[in-house]
Amino acid sequence: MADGRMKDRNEGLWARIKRFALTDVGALMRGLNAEDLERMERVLIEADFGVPATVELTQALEDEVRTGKLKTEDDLRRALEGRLAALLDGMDNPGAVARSESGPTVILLIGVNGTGKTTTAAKLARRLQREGRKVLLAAADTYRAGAISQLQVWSERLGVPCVAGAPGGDPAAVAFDAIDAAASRGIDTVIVDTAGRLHTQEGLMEELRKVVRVVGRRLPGAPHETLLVLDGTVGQNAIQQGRLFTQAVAPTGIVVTKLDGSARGGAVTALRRELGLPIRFIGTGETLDDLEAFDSRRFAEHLLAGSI
Ligand SMILES: Nc1nc2c(ncn2[C@@H]2O[C@H](COP(=O)(O)OP(=O)(O)OP(=O)(O)O)[C@@H](O)[C@H]2O)c(=O)[nH]1
Ligand SMILES: [Mg+2]
Repeated sequence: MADGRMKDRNEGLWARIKRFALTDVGALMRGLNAEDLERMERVLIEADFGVPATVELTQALEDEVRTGKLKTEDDLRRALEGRLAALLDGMDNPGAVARSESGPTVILLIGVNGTGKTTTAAKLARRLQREGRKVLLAAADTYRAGAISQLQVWSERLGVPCVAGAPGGDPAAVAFDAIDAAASRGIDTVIVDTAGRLHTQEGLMEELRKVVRVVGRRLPGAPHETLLVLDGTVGQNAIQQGRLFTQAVAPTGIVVTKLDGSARGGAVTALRRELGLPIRFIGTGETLDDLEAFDSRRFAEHLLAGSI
Protein backbone atom coordinates (compact mmCIF):
# COMPACT_ATOMS: atom_id res chain seq x y z
CA MET A 1 0.00 0.00 0.00
CA ALA A 2 2.60 2.47 1.11
CA ASP A 3 5.02 1.80 -1.71
CA GLY A 4 2.60 1.29 -4.51
CA ARG A 5 2.60 -2.49 -4.40
CA MET A 6 -1.12 -2.23 -4.66
CA LYS A 7 -1.71 -0.95 -8.12
CA ASP A 8 -4.62 0.99 -9.47
CA ARG A 9 -6.08 -1.85 -11.43
CA ASN A 10 -9.68 -1.70 -10.35
CA GLU A 11 -12.24 0.88 -10.98
CA GLY A 12 -12.28 2.42 -7.55
CA LEU A 13 -15.16 2.19 -5.19
CA TRP A 14 -15.68 5.91 -5.48
CA ALA A 15 -15.66 5.78 -9.28
CA ARG A 16 -18.31 3.08 -9.11
CA ILE A 17 -20.42 5.01 -6.65
CA LYS A 18 -20.20 8.03 -8.90
CA ARG A 19 -21.04 6.11 -12.01
CA PHE A 20 -23.92 4.12 -10.59
CA ALA A 21 -25.30 6.08 -7.69
CA LEU A 22 -24.61 9.75 -8.23
CA THR A 23 -26.37 10.09 -11.48
CA ASP A 24 -27.22 13.70 -10.79
CA VAL A 25 -24.53 15.18 -8.62
CA GLY A 26 -26.16 18.59 -8.63
CA ALA A 27 -29.07 16.94 -6.93
CA LEU A 28 -27.03 16.32 -3.82
CA MET A 29 -28.25 19.69 -2.64
CA ARG A 30 -31.73 18.29 -2.58
CA GLY A 31 -30.65 15.07 -0.88
CA LEU A 32 -29.88 11.64 -2.21
CA ASN A 33 -32.93 10.08 -3.72
CA ALA A 34 -34.04 6.57 -2.89
CA GLU A 35 -32.80 5.20 -6.17
CA ASP A 36 -29.31 6.67 -5.72
CA LEU A 37 -29.11 5.24 -2.23
CA GLU A 38 -30.16 1.84 -3.40
CA ARG A 39 -27.50 1.91 -6.08
CA MET A 40 -24.87 3.01 -3.60
CA GLU A 41 -25.86 0.10 -1.41
CA ARG A 42 -25.55 -2.25 -4.34
CA VAL A 43 -22.03 -1.01 -5.12
CA LEU A 44 -21.00 -1.56 -1.50
CA ILE A 45 -22.56 -5.01 -1.31
CA GLU A 46 -20.82 -5.99 -4.54
CA ALA A 47 -17.54 -4.81 -3.04
CA ASP A 48 -18.13 -7.26 -0.18
CA PHE A 49 -18.92 -4.85 2.60
CA GLY A 50 -21.75 -7.07 3.75
CA VAL A 51 -25.22 -5.89 4.63
CA PRO A 52 -24.67 -4.46 8.13
CA ALA A 53 -21.72 -2.24 7.18
CA THR A 54 -23.42 -1.20 3.95
CA VAL A 55 -26.61 -0.16 5.68
CA GLU A 56 -24.70 1.65 8.39
CA LEU A 57 -22.64 3.58 5.87
CA THR A 58 -25.42 4.55 3.51
CA GLN A 59 -27.81 5.56 6.28
CA ALA A 60 -25.20 7.75 7.91
CA LEU A 61 -24.39 9.42 4.62
CA GLU A 62 -28.03 9.90 3.78
CA ASP A 63 -28.57 11.63 7.11
CA GLU A 64 -25.64 13.93 6.56
CA VAL A 65 -26.84 14.84 3.10
CA ARG A 66 -30.37 15.41 4.33
CA THR A 67 -29.28 17.68 7.14
CA GLY A 68 -27.20 19.69 4.71
CA LYS A 69 -23.77 18.69 6.06
CA LEU A 70 -22.72 17.30 2.72
CA LYS A 71 -23.34 19.51 -0.24
CA THR A 72 -20.87 18.53 -2.88
CA GLU A 73 -19.52 15.37 -4.36
CA ASP A 74 -16.23 16.06 -2.59
CA ASP A 75 -18.01 16.38 0.75
CA LEU A 76 -19.63 13.04 0.18
CA ARG A 77 -16.38 11.35 -0.76
CA ARG A 78 -14.62 12.73 2.28
CA ALA A 79 -17.47 11.68 4.55
CA LEU A 80 -17.48 8.16 3.14
CA GLU A 81 -13.71 7.90 3.53
CA GLY A 82 -13.89 9.13 7.11
CA ARG A 83 -16.66 6.73 8.01
CA LEU A 84 -14.85 3.83 6.40
CA ALA A 85 -11.69 4.65 8.29
CA ALA A 86 -13.67 4.83 11.53
CA LEU A 87 -15.23 1.44 10.84
CA LEU A 88 -11.81 -0.05 10.16
CA ASP A 89 -10.08 1.53 13.09
CA GLY A 90 -9.10 -0.90 15.84
CA MET A 91 -6.08 0.08 17.87
CA ASP A 92 -3.54 2.86 18.01
CA ASN A 93 -0.62 0.95 16.67
CA PRO A 94 -1.69 -2.27 14.98
CA GLY A 95 1.84 -3.06 13.82
CA ALA A 96 3.26 -3.11 17.35
CA VAL A 97 3.57 -6.76 18.27
CA ALA A 98 3.35 -7.52 21.98
CA ARG A 99 6.59 -7.95 23.86
CA SER A 100 6.74 -10.06 26.98
CA GLU A 101 8.40 -8.65 30.08
CA SER A 102 9.76 -11.98 31.15
CA GLY A 103 10.63 -14.90 28.95
CA PRO A 104 10.13 -15.13 25.22
CA THR A 105 7.15 -13.53 23.53
CA VAL A 106 4.96 -16.16 21.89
CA ILE A 107 3.01 -15.37 18.74
CA LEU A 108 0.56 -17.93 17.44
CA LEU A 109 -0.74 -17.92 13.89
CA ILE A 110 -4.07 -19.62 13.32
CA GLY A 111 -6.66 -19.99 10.57
CA VAL A 112 -8.22 -22.29 8.00
CA ASN A 113 -6.24 -24.08 5.31
CA GLY A 114 -4.27 -22.08 2.83
CA THR A 115 -4.98 -18.60 4.16
CA GLY A 116 -1.28 -17.74 4.40
CA LYS A 117 -0.29 -18.64 7.97
CA THR A 118 3.12 -20.08 7.14
CA THR A 119 4.00 -17.27 4.75
CA THR A 120 2.83 -14.73 7.32
CA ALA A 121 4.97 -16.41 10.00
CA ALA A 122 8.00 -15.86 7.78
CA LYS A 123 7.03 -12.29 6.89
CA LEU A 124 6.45 -11.46 10.52
CA ALA A 125 9.81 -12.98 11.45
CA ARG A 126 11.47 -10.69 8.90
CA ARG A 127 9.64 -7.66 10.23
CA LEU A 128 10.50 -8.39 13.86
CA GLN A 129 14.11 -9.14 12.95
CA ARG A 130 14.26 -5.69 11.42
CA GLU A 131 12.95 -4.29 14.69
CA GLY A 132 15.93 -5.89 16.37
CA ARG A 133 14.18 -8.87 17.83
CA LYS A 134 15.66 -12.36 17.85
CA VAL A 135 13.16 -14.75 16.36
CA LEU A 136 12.65 -18.50 16.42
CA LEU A 137 10.10 -20.28 14.27
CA ALA A 138 8.11 -23.21 15.62
CA ALA A 139 6.75 -25.70 13.10
CA ALA A 140 3.63 -26.75 14.98
CA ASP A 141 1.83 -27.80 11.82
CA THR A 142 2.56 -31.49 12.17
CA TYR A 143 -0.63 -32.35 10.32
CA ARG A 144 -0.05 -31.49 6.67
CA ALA A 145 2.71 -33.35 4.83
CA GLY A 146 5.34 -30.85 3.77
CA ALA A 147 4.35 -28.18 6.26
CA ILE A 148 7.48 -28.63 8.39
CA SER A 149 9.89 -28.40 5.48
CA GLN A 150 8.01 -25.37 4.12
CA LEU A 151 8.72 -23.49 7.34
CA GLN A 152 12.29 -24.80 7.46
CA VAL A 153 12.94 -23.34 4.01
CA TRP A 154 11.76 -19.95 5.25
CA SER A 155 13.86 -20.22 8.38
CA GLU A 156 16.98 -20.89 6.32
CA ARG A 157 16.23 -17.95 4.08
CA LEU A 158 15.70 -15.74 7.11
CA GLY A 159 18.66 -17.11 9.02
CA VAL A 160 16.55 -17.88 12.07
CA PRO A 161 16.33 -21.18 13.96
CA CYS A 162 13.36 -23.44 13.51
CA VAL A 163 12.12 -25.95 16.05
CA ALA A 164 10.16 -28.84 14.59
CA GLY A 165 8.81 -32.15 15.81
CA ALA A 166 7.99 -35.29 13.93
CA PRO A 167 5.26 -35.30 11.29
CA GLY A 168 2.05 -36.38 12.97
CA GLY A 169 3.43 -35.42 16.38
CA ASP A 170 1.86 -33.26 19.05
CA PRO A 171 1.85 -29.57 18.03
CA ALA A 172 1.56 -28.45 21.66
CA ALA A 173 4.80 -30.30 22.42
CA VAL A 174 6.51 -28.54 19.51
CA ALA A 175 5.38 -25.15 20.82
CA PHE A 176 6.53 -26.09 24.31
CA ASP A 177 9.96 -27.22 23.07
CA ALA A 178 10.28 -24.06 20.98
CA ILE A 179 9.75 -21.88 24.04
CA ASP A 180 12.37 -23.89 25.93
CA ALA A 181 14.81 -23.56 23.05
CA ALA A 182 14.22 -19.81 22.82
CA ALA A 183 14.63 -19.33 26.56
CA SER A 184 17.88 -21.26 26.65
CA ARG A 185 19.31 -19.49 23.60
CA GLY A 186 18.34 -15.99 24.65
CA ILE A 187 15.83 -15.60 21.84
CA ASP A 188 13.06 -13.13 22.60
CA THR A 189 10.33 -14.05 20.12
CA VAL A 190 8.77 -17.37 19.13
CA ILE A 191 6.45 -17.46 16.14
CA VAL A 192 4.33 -20.59 16.10
CA ASP A 193 2.95 -21.77 12.76
CA THR A 194 -0.08 -24.02 13.16
CA ALA A 195 -1.99 -26.36 10.88
CA GLY A 196 -4.88 -25.09 8.81
CA ARG A 197 -8.16 -26.32 10.20
CA LEU A 198 -11.88 -26.04 9.71
CA HIS A 199 -14.35 -25.56 12.50
CA THR A 200 -15.92 -28.87 11.55
CA GLN A 201 -12.68 -30.63 12.45
CA GLU A 202 -13.43 -30.70 16.14
CA GLY A 203 -10.32 -32.76 16.86
CA LEU A 204 -8.15 -30.10 15.28
CA MET A 205 -9.95 -27.27 17.03
CA GLU A 206 -9.40 -29.04 20.34
CA GLU A 207 -5.76 -29.50 19.39
CA LEU A 208 -5.52 -25.73 18.90
CA ARG A 209 -7.05 -25.08 22.33
CA LYS A 210 -4.49 -27.50 23.73
CA VAL A 211 -1.62 -25.58 22.12
CA VAL A 212 -2.93 -22.41 23.78
CA ARG A 213 -3.28 -24.15 27.15
CA VAL A 214 0.14 -25.79 27.08
CA VAL A 215 1.89 -22.61 25.97
CA GLY A 216 0.12 -20.71 28.74
CA ARG A 217 1.20 -23.23 31.35
CA ARG A 218 4.80 -23.14 30.19
CA LEU A 219 4.85 -19.36 30.16
CA PRO A 220 2.20 -17.36 32.03
CA GLY A 221 0.70 -14.77 29.70
CA ALA A 222 1.52 -16.74 26.57
CA PRO A 223 0.51 -16.73 23.81
CA HIS A 224 1.04 -12.99 23.85
CA GLU A 225 -0.43 -12.64 20.41
CA THR A 226 -2.81 -14.97 18.62
CA LEU A 227 -3.20 -13.73 15.09
CA LEU A 228 -6.08 -14.98 13.03
CA VAL A 229 -4.96 -15.20 9.41
CA LEU A 230 -7.81 -14.71 6.94
CA ASP A 231 -7.76 -14.80 3.17
CA GLY A 232 -8.92 -11.45 1.80
CA THR A 233 -10.08 -12.96 -1.47
CA VAL A 234 -12.81 -15.16 -0.03
CA GLY A 235 -14.98 -12.21 0.94
CA GLN A 236 -17.83 -12.83 3.30
CA ASN A 237 -16.82 -16.46 3.89
CA ALA A 238 -13.87 -15.22 5.90
CA ILE A 239 -16.29 -13.78 8.46
CA GLN A 240 -17.86 -17.11 9.18
CA GLN A 241 -14.43 -18.76 9.38
CA GLY A 242 -13.20 -16.06 11.70
CA ARG A 243 -16.18 -16.31 14.01
CA LEU A 244 -15.55 -19.96 14.71
CA PHE A 245 -11.96 -19.33 15.63
CA THR A 246 -12.88 -16.49 17.94
CA GLN A 247 -15.20 -18.90 19.72
CA ALA A 248 -12.48 -21.49 20.19
CA VAL A 249 -9.57 -19.28 21.22
CA ALA A 250 -9.08 -15.57 21.85
CA PRO A 251 -7.31 -13.94 18.92
CA THR A 252 -5.62 -10.61 19.55
CA GLY A 253 -6.05 -9.49 15.98
CA ILE A 254 -6.48 -10.31 12.33
CA VAL A 255 -4.06 -10.57 9.45
CA VAL A 256 -5.80 -10.25 6.08
CA THR A 257 -3.74 -11.81 3.32
CA LYS A 258 -3.74 -11.76 -0.47
CA LEU A 259 -4.92 -8.19 -0.76
CA ASP A 260 -2.69 -7.87 -3.79
CA GLY A 261 -4.73 -10.34 -5.79
CA SER A 262 -8.31 -10.18 -6.93
CA ALA A 263 -9.01 -8.78 -3.53
CA ARG A 264 -12.35 -7.59 -2.40
CA GLY A 265 -11.27 -4.96 0.05
CA GLY A 266 -14.75 -4.28 1.37
CA ALA A 267 -14.55 -7.60 3.17
CA VAL A 268 -11.87 -6.17 5.42
CA THR A 269 -14.40 -3.66 6.69
CA ALA A 270 -16.93 -6.40 7.26
CA LEU A 271 -14.34 -8.54 9.07
CA ARG A 272 -13.36 -5.71 11.35
CA ARG A 273 -16.98 -4.97 12.14
CA GLU A 274 -18.32 -8.48 12.53
CA LEU A 275 -15.43 -10.09 14.40
CA GLY A 276 -14.75 -7.16 16.68
CA LEU A 277 -10.99 -7.73 16.40
CA PRO A 278 -8.46 -5.17 15.20
CA ILE A 279 -6.88 -5.68 11.81
CA ARG A 280 -3.16 -5.83 12.58
CA PHE A 281 -1.43 -6.57 9.28
CA ILE A 282 -2.24 -7.05 5.66
CA GLY A 283 -0.50 -9.40 3.26
CA THR A 284 0.17 -7.89 -0.14
CA GLY A 285 2.18 -10.56 -1.91
CA GLU A 286 4.17 -13.74 -1.60
CA THR A 287 7.59 -12.37 -0.67
CA LEU A 288 9.01 -11.70 2.79
CA ASP A 289 8.51 -7.98 2.49
CA ASP A 290 4.86 -8.13 1.55
CA LEU A 291 3.43 -7.53 4.99
CA GLU A 292 2.22 -4.13 6.08
CA ALA A 293 1.00 -2.84 9.39
CA PHE A 294 -2.63 -1.93 8.96
CA ASP A 295 -3.47 1.73 8.62
CA SER A 296 -7.23 2.34 8.62
CA ARG A 297 -7.06 5.78 7.07
CA ARG A 298 -4.78 4.74 4.23
CA PHE A 299 -6.81 1.62 3.68
CA ALA A 300 -10.02 3.64 3.36
CA GLU A 301 -8.26 5.95 0.92
CA HIS A 302 -7.01 3.06 -1.20
CA LEU A 303 -10.37 1.37 -1.12
CA LEU A 304 -12.09 4.41 -2.59
CA ALA A 305 -9.33 4.99 -5.12
CA GLY A 306 -9.43 1.41 -6.35
CA SER A 307 -5.94 0.39 -5.36
CA ILE A 308 -7.23 -2.45 -3.22
N1 LIG B 1 -0.67 -13.13 -3.46
C1 LIG B 1 -0.49 -13.49 -2.20
N2 LIG B 1 -0.30 -14.77 -1.90
C2 LIG B 1 -0.11 -15.11 -0.62
C3 LIG B 1 -0.14 -14.15 0.43
N3 LIG B 1 0.07 -14.80 1.59
C4 LIG B 1 0.21 -16.10 1.27
N4 LIG B 1 0.10 -16.30 -0.05
C5 LIG B 1 0.16 -17.55 -0.81
O1 LIG B 1 -0.89 -18.39 -0.40
C6 LIG B 1 -0.50 -19.76 -0.49
C7 LIG B 1 -0.75 -20.42 0.84
O2 LIG B 1 0.13 -19.84 1.80
P1 LIG B 1 0.59 -20.60 3.10
O3 LIG B 1 1.40 -19.64 3.88
O4 LIG B 1 1.19 -21.91 2.77
O5 LIG B 1 -0.82 -20.82 3.77
P2 LIG B 1 -1.15 -21.63 5.11
O6 LIG B 1 -2.26 -20.93 5.77
O7 LIG B 1 0.08 -21.84 5.88
O8 LIG B 1 -1.66 -23.00 4.49
P3 LIG B 1 -1.87 -24.40 5.29
O9 LIG B 1 -0.68 -24.61 6.12
O10 LIG B 1 -2.04 -25.41 4.20
O11 LIG B 1 -3.13 -24.23 6.07
C8 LIG B 1 0.96 -19.74 -0.89
O12 LIG B 1 1.04 -19.96 -2.27
C9 LIG B 1 1.42 -18.35 -0.55
O13 LIG B 1 2.50 -17.90 -1.34
C10 LIG B 1 -0.36 -12.77 0.08
O14 LIG B 1 -0.41 -11.86 0.90
N5 LIG B 1 -0.53 -12.51 -1.25
MG1 LIG C 1 0.93 -23.54 6.65
